[in-house]
Amino acid sequence: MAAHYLGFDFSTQQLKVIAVNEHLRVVYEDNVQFDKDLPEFGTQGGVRIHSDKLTVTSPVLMWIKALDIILERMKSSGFNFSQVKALSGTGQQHGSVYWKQGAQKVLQTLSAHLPLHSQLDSCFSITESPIWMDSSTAAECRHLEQAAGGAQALADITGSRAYERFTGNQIAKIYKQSAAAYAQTERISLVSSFGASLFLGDYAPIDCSDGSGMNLLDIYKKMWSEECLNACAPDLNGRLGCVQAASSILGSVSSYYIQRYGFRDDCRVVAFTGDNPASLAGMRLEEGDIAISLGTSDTLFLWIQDPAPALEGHIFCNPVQAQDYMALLCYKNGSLMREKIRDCCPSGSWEEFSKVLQSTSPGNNGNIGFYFDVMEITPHAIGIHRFNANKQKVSEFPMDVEVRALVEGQFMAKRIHAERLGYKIMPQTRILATGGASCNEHILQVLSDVFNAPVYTIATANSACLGSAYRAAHALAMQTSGSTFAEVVKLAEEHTLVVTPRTGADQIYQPLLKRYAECESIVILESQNISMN
Ligand code: XUL
Repeated sequence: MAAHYLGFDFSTQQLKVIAVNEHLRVVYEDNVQFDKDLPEFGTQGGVRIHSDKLTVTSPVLMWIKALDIILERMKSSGFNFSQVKALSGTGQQHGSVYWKQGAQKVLQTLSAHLPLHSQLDSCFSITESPIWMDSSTAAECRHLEQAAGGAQALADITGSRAYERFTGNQIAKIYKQSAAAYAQTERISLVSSFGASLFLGDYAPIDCSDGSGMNLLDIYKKMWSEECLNACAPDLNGRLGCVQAASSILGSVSSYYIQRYGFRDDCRVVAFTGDNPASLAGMRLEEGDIAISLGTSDTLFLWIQDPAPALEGHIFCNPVQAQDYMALLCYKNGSLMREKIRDCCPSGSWEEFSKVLQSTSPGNNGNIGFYFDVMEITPHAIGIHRFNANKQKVSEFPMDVEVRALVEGQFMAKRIHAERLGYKIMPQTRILATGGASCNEHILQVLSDVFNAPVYTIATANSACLGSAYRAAHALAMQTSGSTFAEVVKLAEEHTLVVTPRTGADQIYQPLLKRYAECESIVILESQNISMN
């Protein structure tokens, strides 16, 4: 009988589902849009922004109702649940769910005659779940960093300095503001482990990879850090439960799904993880690979073996190879900056921009530029800064030098920050590019030259959801035959090779990268002066 694997994605605006067959081809896909399909919750983009503009939540019952709807739709479309051998899923990172005393019992004794939402409606001590868009916990962040011995010390334990959206700080705020609700809380889940709990009919453990986005997990020992837990709220250990590797099989689906939808009784539930780790799986990153999404903001996913947590970026436990890590870096000045400089070309077209890139030589004769229209995340800097070959600041570049300085600068910054987090380019390294600018071969050529590695393009629509279906297939194959994730996903479509590095590129960029880093320190200092004045 055909084997299918399911992936669910509890993302910010919608719940998605993807089914793949044993060849990892997508055979079913659907989504429930929170605003449109569940208007009774009155969300905008799936969220509620509170009057302080900092607090952002989503109603937990909306996520449950969305699951009821998506499963009913699958059933009415004739989807054969008995072919599903394993399922997994993912959720927006950092968001948290607060199960009330007695909720475990309700989960364990669900009646197949009723939808989930009508049985679980009084199971939450906090009905509005804080999500990743929340930035109301600045005070809690300061407190946690102090308790850990500073921002870098906290990063050295948990992989990141304190961030407002990270769950430990959110829990600390809930404990401070709603002590009674905290006292009534039996279990705290991430959005991902909450999703897994619904399928398991019991509390599902938090996986190490999504658990790394909480400022609470010791990413090396893969255990909660007592120091961080104690700084956030009392008796937190028991409320979080133990963490597990992302590729753990947690058990079989609860009898609710067998009786109501016809799932087989040995359909396995594989740990759910965060959407960024699940995307890494969906994009099929391997040891030494780097994925670059060139969109409104530029995002990097790195496969790392020896991480060096820093004050910028995040290190998470790797979702597909337990002993490894992944890093996430985000740059605000991505496409908008590229478009702005493109508009300065005589015709303001991408053709002209590409022609200029082609006509100028790698290394830009030593000219270097920094283009931060808005305050950059990595590094914390703003403004446009140009340096000539003698490292002197200049106020202008000719048009052709400007275009190359922008593109080379954006990619050199990425390589430098990636290497600072412990990333190493290996002989087998591939750069997987996605997002708007990834269709421009000339931009990709510069990327390839700066990293001295081949660039492939990949389709990433729904990569977190697809990655969850792949992870379900992998966990089962790992249990039966010890297969690695890379071996399992070989079946999926190949990535497309677009460009390889030009000969001699490495000799040009090695010294230039060093100079870029030196100029960046000057830019950071100048930006501090700008923001102080
Ligand atoms: C990552 C982050 C977002 C959410 C969105 O740290 O906050 O990418 O995971 O889904």
